[in-house]
Amino acid sequence: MHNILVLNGPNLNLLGTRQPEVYGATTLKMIEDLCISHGKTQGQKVTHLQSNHEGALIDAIHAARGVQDGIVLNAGGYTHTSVALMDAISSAEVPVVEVHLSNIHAREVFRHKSYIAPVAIGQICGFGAQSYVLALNALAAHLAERGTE
Ligand code: CA2
Repeated sequence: MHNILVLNGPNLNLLGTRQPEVYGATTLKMIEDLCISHGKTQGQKVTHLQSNHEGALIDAIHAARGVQDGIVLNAGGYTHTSVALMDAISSAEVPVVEVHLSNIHAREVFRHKSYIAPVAIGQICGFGAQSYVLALNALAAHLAERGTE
């Protein structure tokens, strides 16, 4: 059994309640439930946390060291700005899969830059809530390959 943290950043608590034309009708609770149920099929115990605060996200990454086997991270808008989150991931020694609901590369140019991507094992974007499912699968494959089953 692997412990996986699904970590969501700023404004993602609004999912399904505002701007459905951009981010769809799926709520964060639905995504969290999907991750818990899909994680079970992959032998993963999924816990989740959402914060609108950069420091709280950094604290969660620090706390994951030695506790979590992997992190699925949607850093929201901090993806494109946060050297501090990048540094936290670098020091955490926990594999991180970066996820986005939308295809950030098909959107405004400022969203093409990710400070998370260079320190993540990979990036999945553009598949809505399924991005999270794909990220859990990617972590399962990564951890199996690394022999930590
Ligand atoms: O596509 C993604 O998952 C993003 O991480 C979402 C972020 C955005 O800044 C990134 O560029 C891509 C924004 C999350 C805001 O979520 C809202 C949901 C409903 C209403 C308003 C904002």
